[in-house]
Amino acid sequence: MKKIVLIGMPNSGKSSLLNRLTGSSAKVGNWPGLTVSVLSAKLIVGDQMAQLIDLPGIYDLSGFSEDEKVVTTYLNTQKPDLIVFMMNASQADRQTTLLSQVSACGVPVAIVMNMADEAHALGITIKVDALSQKLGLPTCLLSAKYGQGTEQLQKLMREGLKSGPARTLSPAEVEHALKVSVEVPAQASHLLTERIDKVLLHPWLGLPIFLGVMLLLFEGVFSIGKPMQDAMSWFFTNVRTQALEPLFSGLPQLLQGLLLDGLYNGVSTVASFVPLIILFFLFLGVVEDTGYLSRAAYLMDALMSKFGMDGRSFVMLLMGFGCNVPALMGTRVIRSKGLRYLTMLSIPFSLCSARLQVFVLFIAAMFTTEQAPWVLFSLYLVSIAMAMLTSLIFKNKYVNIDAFVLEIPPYRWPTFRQMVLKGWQEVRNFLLRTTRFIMLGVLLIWVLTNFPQGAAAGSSDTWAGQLSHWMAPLFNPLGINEQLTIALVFGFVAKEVVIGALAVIYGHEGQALIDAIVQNMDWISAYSFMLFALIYTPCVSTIATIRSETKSWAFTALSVAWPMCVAWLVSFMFYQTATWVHLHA
Ligand SMILES: Nc1nc2c(ncn2[C@@H]2O[C@H](COP(=O)(O)OP(=O)(O)OP(=O)(O)O)[C@@H](O)[C@H]2O)c(=O)[nH]1
Ligand SMILES: [Mg+2]
Repeated sequence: MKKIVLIGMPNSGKSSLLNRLTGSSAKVGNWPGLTVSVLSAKLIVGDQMAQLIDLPGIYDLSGFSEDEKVVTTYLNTQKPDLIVFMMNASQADRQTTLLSQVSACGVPVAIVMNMADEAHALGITIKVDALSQKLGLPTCLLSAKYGQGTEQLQKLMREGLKSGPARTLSPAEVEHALKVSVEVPAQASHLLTERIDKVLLHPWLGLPIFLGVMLLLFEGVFSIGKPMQDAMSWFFTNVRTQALEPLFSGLPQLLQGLLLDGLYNGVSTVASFVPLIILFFLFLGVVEDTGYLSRAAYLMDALMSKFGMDGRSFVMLLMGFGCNVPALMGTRVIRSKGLRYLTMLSIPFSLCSARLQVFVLFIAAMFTTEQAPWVLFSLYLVSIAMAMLTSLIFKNKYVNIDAFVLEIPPYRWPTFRQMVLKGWQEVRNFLLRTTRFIMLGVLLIWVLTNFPQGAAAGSSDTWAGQLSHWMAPLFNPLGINEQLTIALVFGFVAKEVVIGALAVIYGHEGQALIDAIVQNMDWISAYSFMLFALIYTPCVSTIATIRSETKSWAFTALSVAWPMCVAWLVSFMFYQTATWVHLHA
């Protein structure tokens, strides 16, 4: 099969093109450095099947960061049949060196001037034929985001696959070709972007606005998502009582328990949070797609550097709010090994969406609707504070030697298509995690809370009861009761298992589960538990990613042990202080 590879600067639209042509769901966002590994999909070009390969964006073929190595290694070992060079048409002059290097690879090259829509809006005119002739390479205009120009691109790829290796072009030649074929008006700037940035990047208003936007986002997720989640759990409860209970009534008691109280309660409780998570990703996706996340990196840079990290690390922490795993992989764009390790050590503190589910359940049980968003916001602040603290403590061990350069892209509208894609990815992700971890986790807990035979379910005679009894000296000082201890122990599989586990342990789901939680603890214990659940050991997937990214067991061990100790200390300090204040106030 012919191999067509996409090469170009970061944020030039390569992944958008892959998605557009092949229906894949590569991550797209208005943030340079999003793709950090090789992605590919099949595609028909003319009358043959080809493979289209999306690589990380690069500025230079001689770079040495992890994501740049991915590109050079690929080119050196795979020998593609065609390089599609993706240019950002609105800043063509910045890509001369890279194009010159790419032309020297000994492979046919075709040029795509992407973002034609933006270039047009800026008043830039591109004489495609002249450019193609001067460079001696097939060239076309494209808008990968909106889809204009895909037919010409098909033709271009057909021609490209037939043509011989590109002639080596010197940077001067490329520059000359661009000069005669691209006309840029004297005033080609993103006016709207500049205007918005006057406010959003304001020296002292910028940060408060950013925090305000994030708070609004959480408010939005909570106030729209909570009713959706309630509706879901109402639905699951009814399916159980109306359909499943009558259906399974003939089965032996133990099997009924396993299917309904174990599997169904556990998985449906986790599943009822899926709409909320989708919503969260959609909102965060909008923030990312518009380009505001890159601004956040810029705004936070000065503050972060006091803690040993920089603006990029901050964006990775924010991405970790979705899921820690892609955020850890995203650190590949960081060149300095010290900074990369420091960032990887901090990312597991990011309050990921799995933990969000646990907190939503507890907050809904323990706090009023007015208090809820603030409680949640406070947990996000603790999350960032823990990451910063970690960085501060370890910054002399993992030193950053890299200067921070980040391009700030213009603001861009998110499209409906991209949003739907993001939502769908989350559902798929959930289904994957359910079949891999969540079912396993809740089944295990069901067994532990129902055996050995003869022990009353959930009682202290069960294996789970014995285990938590044994761990009680460690968790009593944190105000965390025995049921919660069990939930925490299994939460390391995947954090969602914590709520699945509670459903199994208390033998309830939906509103009944919330009532059970209220009966069993006060708000101080609940918050102490949330603090612990936020900070302690990262989940199995995160640990595996840290190990595979660093290839170091010592570092992996550190990234498990360190949060564990901090979690205990923070919960301990909170619980003891709050209890003392409560008694004496
Ligand atoms: N206006 C406009 N925006 C585009 C076009 N193509 C992509 N974008 C936007 O540009 C941003 C970057 O797109 P990606 O596809 O993630 O870029 P990439 O080249 O894969 O970036 P890296 O993975 O960082 O190298 C996203 O916000 C896209 O929506 C286009 O033709 N026109
Ligand atoms: Mg990409």
